[in-house]
Amino acid sequence: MYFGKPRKTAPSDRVPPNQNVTTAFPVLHYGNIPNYKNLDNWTLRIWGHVIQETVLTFDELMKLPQKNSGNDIHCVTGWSKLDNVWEGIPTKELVRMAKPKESAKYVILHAEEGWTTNLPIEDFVMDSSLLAHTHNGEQLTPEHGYPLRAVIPHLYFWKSAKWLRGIEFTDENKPGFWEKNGYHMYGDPWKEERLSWD
Ligand SMILES: Nc1nc2c(c(=O)[nH]1)N[C@H]1C(S)=C(S)[C@@H](COP(=O)(O)O)O[C@H]1N2
Ligand SMILES: [Mo]
Repeated sequence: MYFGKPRKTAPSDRVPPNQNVTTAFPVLHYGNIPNYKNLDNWTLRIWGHVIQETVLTFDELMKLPQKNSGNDIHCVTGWSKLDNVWEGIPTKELVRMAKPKESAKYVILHAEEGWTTNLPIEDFVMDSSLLAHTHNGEQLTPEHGYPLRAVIPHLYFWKSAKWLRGIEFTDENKPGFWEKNGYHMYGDPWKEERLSWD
């Protein structure tokens, strides 16, 4: 992984098929950007097929182990942004706390306004996956997911829920918001799994 200055030309082993590298940080989402006055009523809820359901405040999350993760992001609409450095909580920490049952096979990420996305539990707990509060040294801006977003960099970026409020462990693979609207259930950018009929 490359952690230095962004490259001028992108080596093809970093850029999946039919993606274009941008140094901008486009903003993409459905619905409204939440406007938090403070985080007093903000919680992250973890539930479903777990032994220990949990509700965490933002302060409690910040006291958990933190990590940096450098990675590239690939949006299904065709842009890739290389060399992002995210800081946040390893998803493994949340899984360690929640203790998923044997029956837990998938995770549904729940964001504000009922927005959801689904992924297998193995992808959620990968070393590169995290719940980020900081991007390139700056606190997330409201449009990029403040105060907390998922970052699942090995899948198309729509799986990286902004304004994350809940993590549900399920036994079945239930389609999330874009998945119900035709996006792929898995979304591997290297295989161009853009739409469900691909
Ligand atoms: N809550 C929420 N998270 C979301 C989305 C959304 O509509 N709502 N859109 C996804 C999509 S399609 C993309 S490409 C990325 C964009 O993240 P960015 O705006 O930080 O670039 O957020 C993802 N996370
Ligand atoms: Mo997207």
